[in-house]
Amino acid sequence: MAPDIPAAPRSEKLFERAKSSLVGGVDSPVRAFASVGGTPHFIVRGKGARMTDADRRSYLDYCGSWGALLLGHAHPDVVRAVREAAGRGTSFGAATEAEVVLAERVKQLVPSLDLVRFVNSGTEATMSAVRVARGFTDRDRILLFEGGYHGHADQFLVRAGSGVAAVGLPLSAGVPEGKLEDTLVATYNDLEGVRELFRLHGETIAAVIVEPVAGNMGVVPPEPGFLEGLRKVTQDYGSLLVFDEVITGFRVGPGGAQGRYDVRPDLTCLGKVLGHGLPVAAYGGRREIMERVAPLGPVYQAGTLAGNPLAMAAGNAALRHVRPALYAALEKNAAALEAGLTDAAVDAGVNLRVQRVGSMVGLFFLDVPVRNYDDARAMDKAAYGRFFWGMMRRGVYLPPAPFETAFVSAAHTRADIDRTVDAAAKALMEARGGP
Ligand code: KE4
Repeated sequence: MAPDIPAAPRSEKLFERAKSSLVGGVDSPVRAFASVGGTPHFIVRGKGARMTDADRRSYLDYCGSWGALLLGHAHPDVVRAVREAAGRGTSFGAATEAEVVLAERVKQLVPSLDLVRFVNSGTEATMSAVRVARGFTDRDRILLFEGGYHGHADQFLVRAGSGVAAVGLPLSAGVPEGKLEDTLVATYNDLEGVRELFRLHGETIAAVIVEPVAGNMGVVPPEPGFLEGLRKVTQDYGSLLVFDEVITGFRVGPGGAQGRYDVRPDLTCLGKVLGHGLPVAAYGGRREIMERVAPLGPVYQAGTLAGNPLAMAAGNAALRHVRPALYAALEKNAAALEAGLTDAAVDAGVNLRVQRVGSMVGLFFLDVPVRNYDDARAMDKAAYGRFFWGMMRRGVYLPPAPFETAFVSAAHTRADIDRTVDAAAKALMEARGGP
C-alpha cells in the first residue's frame, strides 16, 4: 500500500527547480527522499526541536541534521558565537586561539585523545584516520563492518550503510577494484568472524574501523564483549582500533561511546555534534600515532578551511553544554519515546522493534532483535515509508530513510515526546498497510 503523501506545493516547485542545477535536486543523496517516496520538503528555518518547511508547516524534528543538533536548532549560544565570529572574519587560513580552545575541550571530554586534527567532514576524518593508521603500522588492509558507514572515501564504499544501503548499492561505481582489495568486511557483533579474519590476515591489517554504536543500519548496539574483543584482537596483532564516533561522539555521553562502554581506541573520529551544524570534524588519538601526521611526520593531510573560525565558535559554544545533567534529561525523554512507540505498535498490531542507545533511536519494522546488517535488511522498508509520511502529516519529521537513526535533542520536551507518541499511534495504523 502506497503511503499517503500530502501535497507540498512550494517544496514541489523548489524541487523541480533544484533538479535543473543540483544533482538529483540535492547535495546529499539521502535528502532526496528516494527511500520514502514523495518530494523532499525544503526547510526554511529551525528553532529548538522544530523545523518549518517552505509550505509553512512546522515539524518536531528527529533528524536533527543527521545527529549534529544535540541542543536543537538555532541554539542561542551557538548562533551568538557564530554571529560574533563572522563579524571578525570568516576564515584566515591561519592559526587561531578558537581551535586551540576547542581541541583542549575535546581532549578533556575524550581522554584517549592526546593530539587532535580538525577537518571539515566526517569523511575527511575517517579517511585521514585510516591513512595515519596505515602510515603508523606500515600495513595496507583495513577491516570494517557491513552496514557501517564511514563517509564516501573509496575504501569505505563496500556494503556500506546509510545512504548507500538506502539505494541498495553493494558498492559505488567509480571505485577502482584495487581500492577495495585492502578492505575486509566483517559482520557487526560477530567477534568470532573478526578473529577468523585476523587469523588469516592479521599481520597485514592496519586498522579496524567501527561505529561503536552502529547508527547507519538503524541503531544496533554493540553486544557485551564486542568492543572489548575488538580492542584485544587488534592489540594481539599490532593493528589499530579506530572508533568512528562521528555520530556517537558527545551524543551517547559526554565522552562518546568510548566513555559509555569504557573501551579505549587508538584513534577516534568525531563530527556532527562537534560543530553543532557547522562543517567540522576531527580525528585524533595517541600521541605516538598522531605525531606521524604532517607537519610533524610523513603522513600528509591538509585543508584550506580546517579549523574554520565560525565552526570552532559553534563547537566551543555547543561543547560548553556537554555535561552529565544534559544526558540525564536526554535519557528520560528518549526512554519515554522508546516506551511510547513500542506500546503504540503493540496496540496497532504492528511489528516495530525500537532499539536505542541514549538519544539514538532506531526504528525497525520487524519483530526480531537486530544484531547486524543482515538482520536490519529484513525490515519492512515500505512500512517505514508509510510511517514516515503518516508522521509528517501529523507534524513529526523522522529521518527520510530507514537505515538511519532518529535523534532526541535537548530541545525536545516531554510534551513533544507525548505529542510524537500520539501521532505515532495513528501513523502506525497506516504503516500496517492492507485492510
Ligand atoms: P560526513 O562526510 O557526511 O560529514 O560524515 C560521514 C560519516 C562518517 N561516519 C559516520 C558514523 C557517519 O554517520 C557519517 C555520515 N552520516 C550520514 C547519516 N547517517 C550523513 C548523512 C548524509 O550522507 O547526508
